[in-house]
Amino acid sequence: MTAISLTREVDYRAMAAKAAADPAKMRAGLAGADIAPTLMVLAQFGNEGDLLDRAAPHIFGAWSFMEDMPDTLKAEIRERLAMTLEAIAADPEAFAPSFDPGRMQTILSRCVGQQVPEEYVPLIMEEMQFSGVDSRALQWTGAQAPSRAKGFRVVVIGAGFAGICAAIRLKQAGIPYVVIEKNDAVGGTWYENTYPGCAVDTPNHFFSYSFRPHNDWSRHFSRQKEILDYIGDTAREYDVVGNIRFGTEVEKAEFDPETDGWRISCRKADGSSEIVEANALITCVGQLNRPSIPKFPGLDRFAGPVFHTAAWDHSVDLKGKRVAMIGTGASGVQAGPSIAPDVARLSVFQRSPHWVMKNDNYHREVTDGHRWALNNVPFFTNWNRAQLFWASSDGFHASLQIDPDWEQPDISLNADNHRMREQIIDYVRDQLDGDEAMMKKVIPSYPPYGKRMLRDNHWFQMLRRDNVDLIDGAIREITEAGVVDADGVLHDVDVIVMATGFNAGKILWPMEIRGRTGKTIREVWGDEDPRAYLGIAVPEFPNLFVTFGPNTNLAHGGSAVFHFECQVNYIVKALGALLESDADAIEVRREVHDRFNRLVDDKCRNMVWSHPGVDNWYKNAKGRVTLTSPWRLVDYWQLTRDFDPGEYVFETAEADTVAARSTGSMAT
Ligand code: N01
Repeated sequence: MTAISLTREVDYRAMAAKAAADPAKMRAGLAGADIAPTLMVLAQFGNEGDLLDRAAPHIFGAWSFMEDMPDTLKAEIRERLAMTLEAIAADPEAFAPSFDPGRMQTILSRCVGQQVPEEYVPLIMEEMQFSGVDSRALQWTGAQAPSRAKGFRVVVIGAGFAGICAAIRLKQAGIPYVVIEKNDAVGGTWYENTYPGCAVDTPNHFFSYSFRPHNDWSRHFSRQKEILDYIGDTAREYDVVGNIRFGTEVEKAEFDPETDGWRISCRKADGSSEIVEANALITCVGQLNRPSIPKFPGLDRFAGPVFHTAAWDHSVDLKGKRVAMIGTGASGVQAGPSIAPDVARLSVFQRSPHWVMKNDNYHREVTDGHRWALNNVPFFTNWNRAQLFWASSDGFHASLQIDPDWEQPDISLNADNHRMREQIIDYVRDQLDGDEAMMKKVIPSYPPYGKRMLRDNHWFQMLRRDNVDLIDGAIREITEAGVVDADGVLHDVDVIVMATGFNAGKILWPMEIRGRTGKTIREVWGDEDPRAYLGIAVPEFPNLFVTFGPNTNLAHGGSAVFHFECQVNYIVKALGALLESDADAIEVRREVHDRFNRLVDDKCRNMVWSHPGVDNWYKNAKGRVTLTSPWRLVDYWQLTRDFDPGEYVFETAEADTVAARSTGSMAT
């Protein structure tokens, strides 16, 4: 197994010398770089003078567009940084960067316009990877584990963002693994979703692996192809592709208590089957993998093509066609505006409205100057990431809690949430040029964030087009000719696009996963009532680790990649603890799991997604929130940062395990 270097140490002196070698180019680059990270770097080198103080009143939020600094002040900051880099180029000891956490906290707080609490500092430091050392890679503590690891084998299911992360971490730890992937290439959801307009709605410089920052995103919120390429490039760079079995789908996995291992039944693209044995199983299949196509009466009678956004049929030319798009969630909001200019007519079927917010960077390309700074200014990329982390992390979390004394509980949760509601309404009214009839259709009656908050991809401008209709309400049926709405009106169309989401609630479906007691995970969870400790570990399923499991979907902010990294780190630490023991399997203790889930339920009950006025894919038919995380990022990071062996039963052989479980002791 090839060893992976954990070090991408920033040689700031060499970077400064290279940047300063062409002063005109450096100044031209800095002229286009965002000002907050520019100032942060300057302050890290301790050469900012009074600039932090003078800049702070002009910064009123963490997004790059939330500052109104005078141009003269910006020019001063840029020139001072240019001179600092020149000084380092001339004398490598002229200025040295600070890595002091207190100083980091001060710099960040001043430059994001808010006091960043102390509890975030270690998290942000880790996320920034200042030291250049990939601190999230497993460090063995015991002597026997690395050699034990050689005889251990892990199967990872899925080669998307999380699966590639797991593969890299396992490789770094020296634990043999194989990734089983149903598609022919890496990328998971970013491979499958190719619908027009498909893009990320988390800023890319944060929506990327902490250990592999990418400085060349063309946009702040990149399109699908660029993200897919990034995942593929990462897999190739870390040399994990050779361990992936493509075109192979896991159908079944059974835990064998005799061997304390997993037997995994796979079906290959040619129809043949294969059994793979493993000591541990990590599922990286996501919650949003299996498209949901509602059973509309008459759907099979429709004469034209029907396809789902996640399985876009690019052979169908939509130019000049009459298209029905059913669904107005995150996929619909991206696809609709992208096809509307080409089609003859777009009939959008909206069962219920979603909140749609603007972000001033959503359509912006990254300027050449900003990209130059990301690539050439020492620590710029780290600070840029820190700024985006803060901008898109836990800022709204407190405002998503239900205030029991709030006077307008139907439409909002508390004063902050209400303020947000009003701001969005003002924005939408402006976008719709005051069309109050349309406002009535598109403004939700439930509080903001009740369903996933969407980014405005010119959605409202699309609704103003002459060739677009928004049809509000349920769908009665589908005929050969088109879609019949709730009032019985037939909308003639040539093509139907299902932007109808995923079977999210059925985590791990349709795989049949059978645990220690012989029960399948569906039997344990019920149809749509999944629970896991940290979203990762399930009693009765030893050595099974789930990523993007129950209650881990982020709906208040953050980045899915950050969450995967937290989960994968925890899982690899769990495997490390297992390998450092004499045991063969670990299983989360029932009481630990139950206590955690009571807490999750209590927290979710008080949050916006439990609001009685909203239907969303986060909760099941009984109203229990099963998919979304109630935790702030900093909480979840704390929860998953360390593996506590006391929370698990360590199993050696079947007889020993039974004894250990009944006495409550551990065989470690
Ligand atoms: O799916 P959705 P999605 N009759 O479930 C409607 C991620 N994502 O694919 O709101 C009529 O949100 C349904 O109506 P309603 C992201 O996490 C991210 O759009 O339930 N309509 C809704 O309008 C997201 O949350 C990005 O009343 C029916 C729509 O179909 C998740 O994927 C981009 C219906 C489904 O919306 C899923 O998003 C895309 C029926 N029987 C996706 N059944 C990024 O930007 C459903 N609908 C990163």
